[in-house]
Amino acid sequence: MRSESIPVKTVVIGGGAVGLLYAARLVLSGQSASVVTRSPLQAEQINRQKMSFHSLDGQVLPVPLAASPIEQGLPPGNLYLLAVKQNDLPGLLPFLREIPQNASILALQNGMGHQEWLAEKLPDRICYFGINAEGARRLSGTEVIHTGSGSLRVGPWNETAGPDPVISAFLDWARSVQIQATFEASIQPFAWRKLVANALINPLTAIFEVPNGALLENPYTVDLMRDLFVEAAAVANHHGQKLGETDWQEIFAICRNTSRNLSSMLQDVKRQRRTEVEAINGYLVQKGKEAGIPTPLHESLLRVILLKTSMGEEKVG
Ligand code: KPL
Repeated sequence: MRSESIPVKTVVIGGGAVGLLYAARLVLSGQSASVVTRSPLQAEQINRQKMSFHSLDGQVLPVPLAASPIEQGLPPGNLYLLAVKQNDLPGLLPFLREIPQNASILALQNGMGHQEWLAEKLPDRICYFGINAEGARRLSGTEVIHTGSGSLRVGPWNETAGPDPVISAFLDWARSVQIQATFEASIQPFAWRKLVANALINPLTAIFEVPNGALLENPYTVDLMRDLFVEAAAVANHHGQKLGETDWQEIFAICRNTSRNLSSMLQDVKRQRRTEVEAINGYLVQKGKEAGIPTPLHESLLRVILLKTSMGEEKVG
């Protein structure tokens, strides 16, 4: 961290792509960080064989990262990065309640709904939320590739809190390793835009099993994305987020900038893991229902992804 920043001891909760990416980059740049995994086997493997980090310029670096399984409780720290999927948060609630009062919490989930959930379950805390666009792919429980550089926007949800000293120091660190990190007094507009981008890109890439850029190469997928955008924008508008042509163009830019990325949902589908579709398209469908706004296309994508992941369990051959 910058010399005038306070020392930050980060505990990353979650050994998925994003958790390993941040943990590795912190350790490799000389910061104090450890990872807490849900799987005891993953913690054991990281401690035994070290993790490997594939940097953007193609180097493969060993990372002396310490890991522990969540069942052992949380190690001490002053910043807890929540890097598990949204639907894994409820199972971790007893541990989240153990986070020391003087530590900061930064939640990095995709989708929406967890912001209100955390506020309800941890009412005496201010949680910060990150919209992360740094790309990562997990090759195994001990190996992660940094697939693209992007931004990290951090802010509180409803409160008017500024960054606390730990969050400021973390953002200083992020900028020092070339992450375009900013503090946003109001993170909601960014969260809605990321939600809509994920609601278009992730399920389509997962269904057709193509990288993000391929969506733009076919007029049928572009048409479908447009209709999905119109449905999502109606829900967002109802919540005070006016989405327009610039936001539609921005989704194209995301597909272009991450053209060779496999979306996180496609990665989950390939590994037969539960996806984040409920937190993404499911959230839009739910909010649409509450407001009387029909979202049949998002509802179909939600169903197809749920079907696709459950059917995989029964595949033959
Ligand atoms: O956030 C992403 C994801 O894969 O979850 C995008 C922006 C689609 C990049 O792959």
